[in-house]
Amino acid sequence: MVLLFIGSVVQAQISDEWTELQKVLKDCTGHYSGVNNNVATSGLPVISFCCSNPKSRDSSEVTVKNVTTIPEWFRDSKFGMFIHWGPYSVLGGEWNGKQIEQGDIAEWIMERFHIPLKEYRKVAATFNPVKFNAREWVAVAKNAGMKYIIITSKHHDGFAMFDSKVSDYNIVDYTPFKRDPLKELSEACREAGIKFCVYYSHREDWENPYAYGNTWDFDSSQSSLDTMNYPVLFRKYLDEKAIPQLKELLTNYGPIGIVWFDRGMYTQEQGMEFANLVHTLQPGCLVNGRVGHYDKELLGDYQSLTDNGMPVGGIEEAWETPQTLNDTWGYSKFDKNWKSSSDIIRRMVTIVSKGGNYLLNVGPTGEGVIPAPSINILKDVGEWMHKNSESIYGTSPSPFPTDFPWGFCTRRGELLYLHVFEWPGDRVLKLKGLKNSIVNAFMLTDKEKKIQVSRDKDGQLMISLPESRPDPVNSVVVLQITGPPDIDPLVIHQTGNEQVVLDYLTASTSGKAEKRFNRKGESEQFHISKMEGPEDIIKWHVNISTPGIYEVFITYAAIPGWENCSYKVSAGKEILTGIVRSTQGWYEYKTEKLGQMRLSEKGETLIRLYPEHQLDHYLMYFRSLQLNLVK
Ligand code: FHN
Repeated sequence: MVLLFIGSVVQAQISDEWTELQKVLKDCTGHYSGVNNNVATSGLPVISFCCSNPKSRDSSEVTVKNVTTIPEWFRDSKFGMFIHWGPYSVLGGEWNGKQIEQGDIAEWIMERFHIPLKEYRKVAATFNPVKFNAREWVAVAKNAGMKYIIITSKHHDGFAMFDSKVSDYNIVDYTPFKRDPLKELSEACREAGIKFCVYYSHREDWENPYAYGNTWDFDSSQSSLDTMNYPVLFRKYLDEKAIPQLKELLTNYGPIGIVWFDRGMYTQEQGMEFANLVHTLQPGCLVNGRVGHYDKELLGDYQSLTDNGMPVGGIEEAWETPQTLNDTWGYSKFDKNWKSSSDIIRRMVTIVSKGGNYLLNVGPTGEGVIPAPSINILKDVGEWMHKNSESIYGTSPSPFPTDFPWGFCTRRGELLYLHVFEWPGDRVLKLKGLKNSIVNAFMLTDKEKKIQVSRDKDGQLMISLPESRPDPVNSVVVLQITGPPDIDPLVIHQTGNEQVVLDYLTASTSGKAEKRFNRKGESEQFHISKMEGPEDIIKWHVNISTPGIYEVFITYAAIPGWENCSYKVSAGKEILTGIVRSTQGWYEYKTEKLGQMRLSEKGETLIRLYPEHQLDHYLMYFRSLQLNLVK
């Protein structure tokens, strides 16, 4: 195996690295075999299972159980600040008179222009953010209503923004600044009651010859996103830089709320080493969902959506979406495409009403200043939060099965917060489906003044809004109801004899079944899984307008090892039995015909899907059922 990669790495361009590389090649075989031993003894519960042929499984079929329950602080916070800051901030999107493209992300400038490491190092050596003031940054976040801060401790450029003994390519040893901004920020956060968290690029590192990414300086760099070119060399990067630096972060900066990994990992086992290290050194610290392989089961404690991702429906596991204020993460002097304050407030509410956290980015300059447009937007958000944050912090997602034309809903026990983005012209806010009686109704900003609520003949609530709109962006109506929300389920109406599609958006779940995010694919990132027994049910209320015989098709993914498990699809007394087949991957969705089903009654029927027996693994990654009328 060693011989296989000697040919291409002998051209390594930097001579001292070449000498180093030769040393590695000498002892690499023993070193690499040690990796698997580490994994086997890692202490994380690794559970793998199947219905058919246990011996044929490989590591791609490992199912990972996360070790941490989501702490209250994360569930309740809802709003955090992301900070992308490093030597790229000095360049601000410009290198040798060339600008990064409009809409591009400036922290990638080294890669975009293939800036030689030698040259980039010179930029890093000038990094002197004399205007950096940790307390000021923390105050900006706190005044905006943010509850946690995640800062890039090392982005893909490989430069450590902290005092690292592992590599002198860090802000203390390599720059005239000499200060450790992570230490200062961690202390300022603690003083202000803000959770301090770090971002760490664990696979990609353009300064290290063996990590992923820098192919313009190093022939030995890992260049494939899907397979490691040089596993032994990558191991060396992990052992000599990434893992020791992570240890430094976890031991030198007090309690850390989250370690936010990025760009995934080659193998789940390597991802687990990182997650495991975090949980061992700081058991309460969360690990985000980008720590493991992107195309496999979630590894990490919660899901990080794709960048700037807004889910189309609610997700039922803990999640967060990282988003930008303009187009870039790292500072760019050219990017003026700022979102409006109202857009940011409405995004936050939308995300929270669907159960997520909003991680909003700022990209400070090379001098250590958060750009004025960011400050102004965050000030506006802070003003709205100052009056309305009760409808955000600690709330649970909207209990309603669909979105409203006028805005979104969040909930705290028996209080429903109706976030009105579109103020109705007739000042009557209509709310369908809520069956509870209403004890009280008022605007959040004027709690003493009761507002009138009545029902129309169909039972729809008619909420009489005040004459003047309290907030031009989002005015919050509070409904106090009796008991937990009692809401009509969503009914899918068939028109004529058209196909009925039953999917993630229109389903409701019970037992362990959950609506989930996956990273694979841009447009189809959602599915339902975690069904392990007959109590874990996916269901739909469907109104059939054309009774008859329907052909039923199912779209799902299942990994090898899950095949031959049976499941039921029922509609009243009609029951079909399906047998899971392997689709060869976690997100390799396939459609197959399940059989025929008679839906003989016109009107509403409940369609359910569930495993027939108790399993020791998920049934499938479910995507949709399609019902086609035959006759
Ligand atoms: O490549 C990075 C990018 O620079 C930025 O850090 C974002 C933030 O989520 N993450 C990666 C791309 O997904």
